[in-house]
Amino acid sequence: MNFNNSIIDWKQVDNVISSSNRILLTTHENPDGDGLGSEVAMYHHLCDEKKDVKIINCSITPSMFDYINEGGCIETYNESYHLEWLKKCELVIVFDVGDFNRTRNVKEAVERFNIPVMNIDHHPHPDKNDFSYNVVDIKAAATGCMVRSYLEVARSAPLNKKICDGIYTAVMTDTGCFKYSNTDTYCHSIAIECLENGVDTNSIYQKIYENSSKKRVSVLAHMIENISYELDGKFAWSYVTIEIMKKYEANKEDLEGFPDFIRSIEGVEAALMIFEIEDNLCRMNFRSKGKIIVNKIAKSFNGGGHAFASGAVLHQPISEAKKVIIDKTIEMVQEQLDNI
Ligand SMILES: [Mn+2]
Repeated sequence: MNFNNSIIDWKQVDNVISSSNRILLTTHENPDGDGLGSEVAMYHHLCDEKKDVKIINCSITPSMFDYINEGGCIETYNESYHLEWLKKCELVIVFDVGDFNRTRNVKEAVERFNIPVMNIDHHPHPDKNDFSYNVVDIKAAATGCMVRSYLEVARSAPLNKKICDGIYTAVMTDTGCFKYSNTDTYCHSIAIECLENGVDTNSIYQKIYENSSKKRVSVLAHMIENISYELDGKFAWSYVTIEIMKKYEANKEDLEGFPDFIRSIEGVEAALMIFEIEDNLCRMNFRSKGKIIVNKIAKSFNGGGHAFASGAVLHQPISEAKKVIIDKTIEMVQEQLDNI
C-alpha cells in the first residue's frame, strides 16, 4: 500500500488496522502537538475497538502535554519493560515522522522483530520507502487532520472528548492556532466538532502558548538581541549557543517557537534559527511566510520538512557553521526572490 499524495482509500487503511490486534503507536523524537495529539486520538479510538494498543515514543513527553497524557498513556521506550510486549506486536503506526530514523530506539526494536510499519504523515516521503504501508498527504495541514479523516471512515461511534482533545491539539499546534497558510476549511470544521465535543480550547491554548518558563524568556531575550537582517530585511536569522543554554539552565522545550518568532517580524520572508547542539553539531530551522520554499534550503543540507517549515543539521562547530549556513541561505533566498 503506497498512498503517496494520491487519494487515500481510508477503507484499505482500516482493513490493515482492524485486522491487527496488538498495535504500537509512535512518533518522532522531541514530539510536538501534532505527533502526540494524533497518537492519543488513535489510541482512544483503538481502545474503544478493544485493541491491545500502546503509545511508546523514544522521547519523554513535554509536561505541557500532560492534559492528553491521561493515566500516563504516552510511554517512553524502555527496553527492559517494553521488549516482551513488542515481540508479539502485529502493527506499528508511526505519525508525523518525516524520517523514520527520528524514532531512534523504537525503530531499532521494531526492526528487530520485523513488525510491519504503517506511516501516516503529511511530510514528503520518497515513492520508494521502507514502510509496509505508506499513507502520506502533504496537503493535510496536520497529521491530526488525517487521523480525523481515518476516523470518519473507520469509526461508527461518535468521537468522544478524549479523541477530540488529541485531534484539536494536533491541528491547533500545526496551524499555529489556525493562522498559518496551511489552515483550510477542514481544520476549522475539525475545530467546530471539537468544541461541540467539549474540548476546552482556551485551556489548551493557555497550556501550550501561555506557559513560558522564565528561563525560556531569558534565552528568547538573548536570541532577539542577536537577530541579523540580510537581503534588505527579507531574511532574518539568529542563534542560541550551548553556553547561553547553560547560563539560563534552559532545555530544548524552552526553544519552541523561536523560528516562528523571527518569521513574525515585519518584512521578513524567510527566517532561520541556528541552535548549537554539541561542540560539532548545529541544528537549523527555517520558516517562510509563503513566498520562499525553505525545504529546498534544508534539503541542500540533507534535511527536509515542509515547504514553509523545515530543518537540517550540520556537523560543524557553530563558529564555522553559521557562515556556511548563512551564505548558502542568502544565496538560495536571493535566487527565489529574483524569480518572484
Ligand atoms: Mn505535523
